[in-house]
Amino acid sequence: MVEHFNNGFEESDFSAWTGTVGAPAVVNTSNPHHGTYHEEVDTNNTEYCHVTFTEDQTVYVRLEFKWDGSDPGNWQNVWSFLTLLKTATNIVIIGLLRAGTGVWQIRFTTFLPGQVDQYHTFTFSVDTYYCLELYFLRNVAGAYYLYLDGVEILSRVGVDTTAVSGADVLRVGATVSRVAGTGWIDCVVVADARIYCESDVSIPVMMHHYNRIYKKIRG
Ligand SMILES: [Ca+2]
Ligand SMILES: [Ca+2]
Repeated sequence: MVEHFNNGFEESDFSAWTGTVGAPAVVNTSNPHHGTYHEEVDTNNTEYCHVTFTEDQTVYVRLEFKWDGSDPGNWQNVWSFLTLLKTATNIVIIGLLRAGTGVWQIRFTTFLPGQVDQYHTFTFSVDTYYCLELYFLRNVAGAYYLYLDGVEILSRVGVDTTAVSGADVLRVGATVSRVAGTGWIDCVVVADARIYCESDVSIPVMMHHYNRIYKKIRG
């Protein structure tokens, strides 16, 4: 696996990122998913961090997201938190949608070869982290897959995604201004193979790390 980017905001700032837009923050409050810090954004503003990584035609993005705010009361795009691009061309936008009373959905918008919106209804709780993983394949028979907490929820396959040469920019935060609330992002990884949620790490991988640590302790 080639890991293009891996950051959980533990620098306490955005120094690992290429830049920021608006006023996102790195905070040590509100229970980060992992470590001490995570990104915090106001979801009625457009404010996010972004990274430019080595262009690839096979791109996986894994992150953790949570949101806290009042139910907007009607159909609303609540929060768009992930945008994958080639330079400034949108490839994928992912967000949280309030579809009806008590109905919350992941909105999965894929842009190549033309825009398609797909929705996945799930049990959503405010102030709770969810693991999301995206797969994008640039090919004449291209593909998009989306996984929530490690389970495939949506896909779009067999479509020509060669209008771009690959993906090389990731934005996370409040990538589009939406409903008032607070959003958090943590544990962001970009790679060319499945990353999985942190809790999904296989037993063999865990044993590998355990044995390395054990050897170190024993000297
Ligand atoms: Ca963190
Ligand atoms: Ca802010």
